[in-house]
Amino acid sequence: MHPEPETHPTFSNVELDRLQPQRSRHHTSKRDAAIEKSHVLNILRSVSVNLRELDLGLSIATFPTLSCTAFLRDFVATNKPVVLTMSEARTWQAVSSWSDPDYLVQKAGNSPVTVALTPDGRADCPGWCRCNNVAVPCFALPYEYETTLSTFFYLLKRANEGDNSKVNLIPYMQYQNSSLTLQLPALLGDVPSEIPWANEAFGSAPEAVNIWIGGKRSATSWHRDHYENIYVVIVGSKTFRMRPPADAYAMKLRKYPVARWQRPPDDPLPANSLPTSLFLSLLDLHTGPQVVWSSILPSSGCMDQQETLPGAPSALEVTVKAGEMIYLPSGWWHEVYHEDDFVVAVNYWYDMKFDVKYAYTKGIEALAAAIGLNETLEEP
Ligand SMILES: O=C(O)CCC(=O)C(=O)O
Repeated sequence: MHPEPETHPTFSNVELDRLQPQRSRHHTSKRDAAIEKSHVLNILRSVSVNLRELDLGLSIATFPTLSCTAFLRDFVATNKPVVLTMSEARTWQAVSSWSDPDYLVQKAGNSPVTVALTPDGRADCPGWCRCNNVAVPCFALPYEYETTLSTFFYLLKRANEGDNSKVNLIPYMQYQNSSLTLQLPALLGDVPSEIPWANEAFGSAPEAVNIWIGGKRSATSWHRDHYENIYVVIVGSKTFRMRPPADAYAMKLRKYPVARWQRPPDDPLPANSLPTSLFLSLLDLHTGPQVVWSSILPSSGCMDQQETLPGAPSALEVTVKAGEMIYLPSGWWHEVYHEDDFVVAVNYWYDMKFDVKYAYTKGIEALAAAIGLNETLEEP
């Protein structure tokens, strides 16, 4: 008996829209059939279900503290988040003093800071802008208002106390780019610029140390970072909703032209003053930069109405309180909410390793793109 020559369909030549398997002239062989989209989707789903059943569980691990070895072995090496509830952050001056804005004003009130302003509290998030009177989906960057820490506190108070329909400038200090060390070095005495056990675990000093200050009206939309992240809540609490890298197929990634919230051209006030209102303007629909981002919006909305892919396992959720730290491994999808009107956090980003886990994840992402679940900047 002569076996039929094997054909190995590659994902680039799977015909996505025609879900019928190809049939040989003589008989149907499973090996000859083009792989059905639904079959690939089931495989992708089973990877994220198995991952939860075998390793992650349904909630985020919580420990009072961990030795560096246990942290490295049980969490970094396995790419799993963990919350440390009795971390050394509880002894930092920041945790006992920063809940009082007057303390911060006294220390750094005149320091220049970059504040993200948006009408909806969603900086770096998909949205709709008008182009020739047509609503176009876009990726919205915030208006970046250069001001002082004191003015930021005034804006935050106004947004917290104001009538939602009247206050349409929601401020969020979320600049990144090592914002703590670059913009507020005066506060560095109250938090360390490095965490020794994390340096040891990741093999280097942090690449960036950022400060985040916001209130209930701002949120960070689903995304992932190419950093290992030690995120420390200093004041208030934050809720993280997370998905492992293997859930990329459920993130509904779409390609968006980039837009930015801008002050209106007829705004009577000088360019460096607080804008009176903001409008969303595309950088350039056809030739401008594009961004691939999850179309699932904060507060469970979605650009195409349906939150996640039906049948995808749910996100893992944890609320991190003042004095607690969360390790958010590189590549994990996350969206972040504030539970209080005044929430301060500091995070340490470490370079990630482009290792075997990264290579597997890229494979999963390529499959999801090949069956049309996600869009990519390059064709898969
Ligand atoms: O705190 C936030 O709003 C977002 C934090 C985040 O996305 C990050 O640290 O990567």
